[in-house]
Amino acid sequence: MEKDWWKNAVVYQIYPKSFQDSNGDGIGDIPGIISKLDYLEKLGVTALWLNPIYCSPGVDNGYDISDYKRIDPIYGSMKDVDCLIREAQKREIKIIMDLVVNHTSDQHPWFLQSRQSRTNRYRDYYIWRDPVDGHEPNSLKSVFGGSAWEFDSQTGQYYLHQFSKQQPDLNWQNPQLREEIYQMMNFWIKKGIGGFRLDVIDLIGKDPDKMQMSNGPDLHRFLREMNQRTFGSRNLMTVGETWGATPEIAKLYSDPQRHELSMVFQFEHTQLDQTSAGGKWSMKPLDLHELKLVLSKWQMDLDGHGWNSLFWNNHDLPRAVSSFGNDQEYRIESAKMLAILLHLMKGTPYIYQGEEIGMTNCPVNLIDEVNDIESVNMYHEKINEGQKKEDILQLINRKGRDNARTPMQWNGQSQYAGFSNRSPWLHINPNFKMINVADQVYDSNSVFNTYRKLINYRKTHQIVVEGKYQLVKTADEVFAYLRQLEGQKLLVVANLSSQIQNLNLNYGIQQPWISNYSLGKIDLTHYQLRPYEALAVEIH
Ligand code: TEU
Ligand code: CA
Repeated sequence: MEKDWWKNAVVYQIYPKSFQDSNGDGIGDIPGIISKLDYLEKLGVTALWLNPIYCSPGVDNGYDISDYKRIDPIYGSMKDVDCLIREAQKREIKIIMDLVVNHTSDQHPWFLQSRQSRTNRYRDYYIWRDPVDGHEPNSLKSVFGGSAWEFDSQTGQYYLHQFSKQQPDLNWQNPQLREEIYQMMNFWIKKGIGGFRLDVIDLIGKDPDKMQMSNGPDLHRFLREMNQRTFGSRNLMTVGETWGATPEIAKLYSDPQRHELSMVFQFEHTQLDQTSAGGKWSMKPLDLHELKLVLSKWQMDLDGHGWNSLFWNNHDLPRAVSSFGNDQEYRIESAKMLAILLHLMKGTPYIYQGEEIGMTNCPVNLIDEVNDIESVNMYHEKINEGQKKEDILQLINRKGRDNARTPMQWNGQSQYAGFSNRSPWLHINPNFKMINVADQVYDSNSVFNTYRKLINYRKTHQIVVEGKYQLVKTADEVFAYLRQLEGQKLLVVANLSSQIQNLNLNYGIQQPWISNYSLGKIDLTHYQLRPYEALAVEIH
């Protein structure tokens, strides 16, 4: 295996529950994924990140794991996973597993033991504290609402849960717990996987007593230990989910000298439509100037000292075309624009299932239609505070996680979009008749084929992988940058707005090699970009 192969990789994220159902129970599964490997090979991706498929009560759709070494029967069996790894390998595609080790399910045998007694040998696998004056040990809040501490009357102590109370936090200070985690990781590595995506990994070094949760004092020590004990010598790809990372922090994780991770997911560009104090549910308009500055900062700052991941959306975020583009009038143009803009930057690109066909958010009218625990809890919390139903639902429609989790739209003919032959676990976006794979695969002008072309270009042009990045000065609504490698130059230009924008760049007359409008040669010194027009051109 080529060293640092992941620098050339293009990763496709699969939300298994919503990708493809093979046995008619309305839930996507592993045989379903296997049946779509040819499709993924055609797209050209070289790795698949699967959201968690381990045994789980499903309170947080698999992020509450009750057995790390077994596959949840709703998804299939370990045999199916072995088959998936083999079949993917035949197509030179690697499988990246989701590693959720900040917390487990409250049904995990470790926690069932841990809560038995204060002296149980698993007690210190989790974080238990005495009440203070009959109350929670401190004011730490759960991401999903309410206190992060839950009282357990059986032993008279509180346990910590940064997510739902069915997701107790593991105690990484306990060397025995760390040992078990490493052993479990090695079990997966032996199966021949390509790497791990590490869920909320910035939380494991926490100091809950000082209320320092992300980027805690022991984080990097634990990661180096993990690296040494598991994937370090095996040339795997690792990507940490780090909501609290700045470029300085990201370098600590991804500088090869430090032997921690290949790269991290940073979320700065996905949070520009929210106020800094109010968090996810407190929205403000997206400032395009800021978007350019943030993405450019990450490109520049990590250059030479780390590695970027590139993504617009994932299973926790709204659909890219709905939040950064225009999912109505200019859906196709803006979906392609986002693809061109991101895929020619430096870093490892991630495509979230359905993004490659321009899938959109899926609005709901009633809270009963919402599945996700985060949105449901937030709804009830805000109702109790006296907020209006309509306003809360509007927030859910803009930012709710179900937007990304509706089933994959394979075709426009079948009742359930080719995802299943029975009513699925989560509603299908009614726009599947218009937006689906079948209509796009053979249409050379489709969003799908724009992605395919971009992936192929990355594979065949080293400048996309290695070229230096430089922002080019333009109007706020236009995002333009240069990539440069040994005298070679690639210019990327994107109109982020639905208005016409003038471009005046001193590069003369050129022939773009990719664009989302049909184009001949253009004069870059005087060019009018149409709504969401994007193009890339090699400068000669
Ligand atoms: O997400 C981390 C996390 O903090 C999210 O809850 C995030 O704040 C939220 O989704 C924003 O909408 C990871 C997983 O990606 C997510 O699906 C899990 O729910 C969470 O960890 C707990 O494991
Ligand atoms: Ca199924």
